[in-house]
Amino acid sequence: MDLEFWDSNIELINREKLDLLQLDRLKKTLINVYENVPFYKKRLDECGVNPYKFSNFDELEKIPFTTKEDLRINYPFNMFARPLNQIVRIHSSSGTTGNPTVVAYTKSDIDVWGDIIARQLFSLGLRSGDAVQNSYGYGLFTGGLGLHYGIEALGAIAIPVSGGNTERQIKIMQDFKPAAICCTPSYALYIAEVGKEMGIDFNNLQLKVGVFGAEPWTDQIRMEIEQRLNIDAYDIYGLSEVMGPGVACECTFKNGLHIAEDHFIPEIIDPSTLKRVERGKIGELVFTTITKEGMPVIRYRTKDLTNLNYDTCQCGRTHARMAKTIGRSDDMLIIRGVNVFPSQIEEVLMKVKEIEPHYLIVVDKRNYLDYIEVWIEVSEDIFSEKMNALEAFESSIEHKLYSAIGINIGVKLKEPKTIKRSEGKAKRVVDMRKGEKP
Ligand code: DLL
Repeated sequence: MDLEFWDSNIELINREKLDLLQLDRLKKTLINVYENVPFYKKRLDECGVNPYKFSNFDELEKIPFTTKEDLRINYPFNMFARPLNQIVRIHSSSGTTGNPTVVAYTKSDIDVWGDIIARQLFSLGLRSGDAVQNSYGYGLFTGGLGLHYGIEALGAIAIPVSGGNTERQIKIMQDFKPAAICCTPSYALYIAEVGKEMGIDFNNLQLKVGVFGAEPWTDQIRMEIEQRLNIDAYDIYGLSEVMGPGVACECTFKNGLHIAEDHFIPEIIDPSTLKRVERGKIGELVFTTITKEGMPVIRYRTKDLTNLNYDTCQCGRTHARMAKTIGRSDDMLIIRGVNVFPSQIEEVLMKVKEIEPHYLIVVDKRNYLDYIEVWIEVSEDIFSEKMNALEAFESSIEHKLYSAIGINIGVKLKEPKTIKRSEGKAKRVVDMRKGEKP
C-alpha cells in the first residue's frame, strides 16, 4: 500500500530533530507559564527551574506534576496564560465532586487542534469529499467540537449530528452516505443494535471507518464493532486538560496510538513512586503541552495507564505510540485485596461467543467482604433455554473469569435490552459500596 501523509516533515521526522523541536517549544511554554500563570511561576521558583535557561529534558523531571485538583483550586480562569480577550473558546469537564475543570483555547490553539485531528483522519484514509458523521456530544465536552474542527480542517464534510436520537443517526447514515463515523465505542455498538432492529444491512452502506474513543475499549470490542458495522474501527485518545480528542490516534496498522509529539511530550511514571518507569513499562501517562497558548499544562497526570513504544511504526511515522489504555488508575477495583480493571473483565467476556457486548460490573459488600458480580446480556435464544442450562452457562463464564483474573466474580445472565445503553461515555461499573445504584 502506498502511504500518503498530511505533513510528512512532521510525521516522519527523525528523533534528533524531534528532540530539538520539543526542547525549543518546551522552553517557550515554560517561559509562557512563568510569565503569565502565577501558579506555575511559584512552582518553577520553588523547584529551582529557570525557564530562560532551560536546556535539557532532565530538568523537566524536577518540575512537580500538575493534577486535576490543581485545576480545580484555580477554577475557573486562574490557569489561563492569556488575557480573556485572546481566548476564543472554553470547554469544561463535568466534575462529579467539587468544581469542574475549565480549559481555554486561543485562536491559534483551535487551529492547531484542527490540524492535528485533520492529520489523524487523513492517516485513516479520509479525504476531502468524504462526509464524516460526528456523533460525539457537542457542548462543553471536547469530543463534538474537537472532531468537528478537525473534519473541516481536513476539508471533508462535517455532519454535526451530536449524540442521541439513534434512529435519526441511521437515517443520516443511509441518506448522506458518510465514509466515517465518530462516537464512543459503546455508542457505536448501540447504533449497530438499533440499525439491525430497523432491518439495515450495514454492508450496503458507504461507511468505511470509525473513529472511536473517550472511553476504554478492548480489541475484542473492536472486533464486534467492525463485524457489526462492517467498518475498520480506530482508537482516538485525548483529554480536555491536555487539548481534547486527538492527543493520540491509531493509524491503519492499528498497532498503538501515535501521540502528536510535536505538540505534547509524554512521560510514563510509576503512580506510587512518581518516578519515570523504564522505557516500555506500563505506568501512568503524564503530558506536557508544548504549543498550547491559552492554557498550557506542565506534567499533567492523566491517571490513564499505558506504555509507550518509540519504534518507528510500519506506516513510517516516528512519533511515540501509546498502547490502548488498560483504564484509569481510579477505575481500578480492589476486590479482597486484588486489583482488577474493568478492561480485564471485558476481555474475558468478549471472548465468549454467545453473549452480547452489553455488561455491567456491580461491586458490593456481602458479609463484610467485597463482592463482585457481572451482569451480562445474552441473546433471546440463549435466555429462553432451560434454567439449568443457563446456570451451567453462568458457571462456565465464572470459571473463565477466575482462571484469567484469579478472583471469584459472580455472573448473572440478563435478558436482552435490560442493560442501559450509552450514547456517550458508558458507565460500566456500579460500586454499591459507594452508594451507587445499578
Ligand atoms: O474524552 C476527549 C475525547 C473525546 C477523546 C472524543 C476521544 C474522543 P475527557 O472527557 O476530558 O476528554 O476525558 C478524558 O477519557 O483521561 C481517559 O481516561 C478517557 N479516554 C479518552 N479517550 C480514550 C481512549 C475526552 N481512546 C479521559 N481510550 C481520559 C481509553 C480514553 N480512554
